[in-house]
Amino acid sequence: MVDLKLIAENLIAGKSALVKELVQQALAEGVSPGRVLNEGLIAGMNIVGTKFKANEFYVPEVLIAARAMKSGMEILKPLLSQAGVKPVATFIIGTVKGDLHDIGKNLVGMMMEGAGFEVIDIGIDVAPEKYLEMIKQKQPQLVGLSALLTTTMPMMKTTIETLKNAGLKDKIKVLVGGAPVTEQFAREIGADGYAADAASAVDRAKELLNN
Ligand code: B1M
Repeated sequence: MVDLKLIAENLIAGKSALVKELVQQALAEGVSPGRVLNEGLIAGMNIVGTKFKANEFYVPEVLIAARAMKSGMEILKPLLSQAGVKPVATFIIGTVKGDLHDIGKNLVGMMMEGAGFEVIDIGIDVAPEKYLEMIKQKQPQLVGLSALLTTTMPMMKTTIETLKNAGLKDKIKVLVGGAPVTEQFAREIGADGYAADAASAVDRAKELLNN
C-alpha cells in the first residue's frame, strides 16, 4: 500500500517521475483521488510553502517541486472532476498592463494550485478590460494582480477601479503583490489583500475567502 506521505516527500524533493508513479500506484490500489490530492500533493506543497517562507527553499526548489506537483495533477485532474471534488476556489491571476514580468506571478499560481485552487493564468500585460472579460467568463472568487515595476503599480489601481465601475468588485476579492508593492499601497488602492511572497499569497487567499 502506498504511503501518501511518500508522495508528499518526493514532491518536496522535486522527483517528478516518482510522484507520477506513486500517484498512479495509489489510485490503482483504490485510494480516492481526493485523498491523493489532499494527503499527498497538497500536503507536500504546504511544506514547500513553509520552507520557502522560512528561506530554507529558494525559487528553483519551489519551481522543481511545483513541476512534480503538476506531474501528479495531470493524472488526478480528470479523476477529481469525475469524482465531483471541487477546487477550494477559482483564482484568476495576471501581471498588470505594461508589465512583462511573470516569474513571481507563475510562482504564486503554482503555490495556489498546490493548495487546491483552480488557477486561471491570464498572462502578462493584462489590460483592465481583459480582467473584466475573464472575470465575467470564469466567475472566480479571487483575482490576483502582480506588478514588478513602480511604473505599473498605478495600473493595479486602474484595474480595481475598472472592476468597481463594472459592479464586479463586491463579488470578488482582489489580492495584489510584487516586489515594489506594499501592504499600505494595497490598502490605498482598495485591494482586499496583499502578500509579499507566493506562500503568503496562499495564506492570504484563504483568509480572504473566510471573511
Ligand atoms: Co525587470 N526590472 N525590467 N526584467 N527585472 C526589475 C523588477 C528591477 C527591480 C530591476 C532593477 O532595476 N534592479 C527593475 C524595476 C525598477 C522599478 O520599477 N523600481 C526592472 C526594470 C526597470 C525592467 C525594465 C524596465 C528594464 C528595461 O527594459 N529598461 C523592463 C520592463 C519590461 C516590462 O515589464 N515592460 C524589464 C524587463 C525584464 C526582463 C524581461 C528582462 C526580465 C523578466 C522576465 C520574466 O519575468 N519572464 C526581468 C527580470 C528577470 C527582473 C528581475 C531581475 C527579477 C524579477 C523576478 O523574476 N524575480 C528584477 C530585479 C529583482 O527583483 N531582483 C527586475 C524573482 C521572482 C520570484 O520574484 O517577481 O518579486 P518576484 O515575485 C515574488 C514576490 O514579489 C511575490 O511572490 C513572488 C514569489 O515569492 N509576488 C506576488 C509577485 N507577484 C505577486 C502577486 C501576488 C502575491 C505575491 O498576489 C496576486
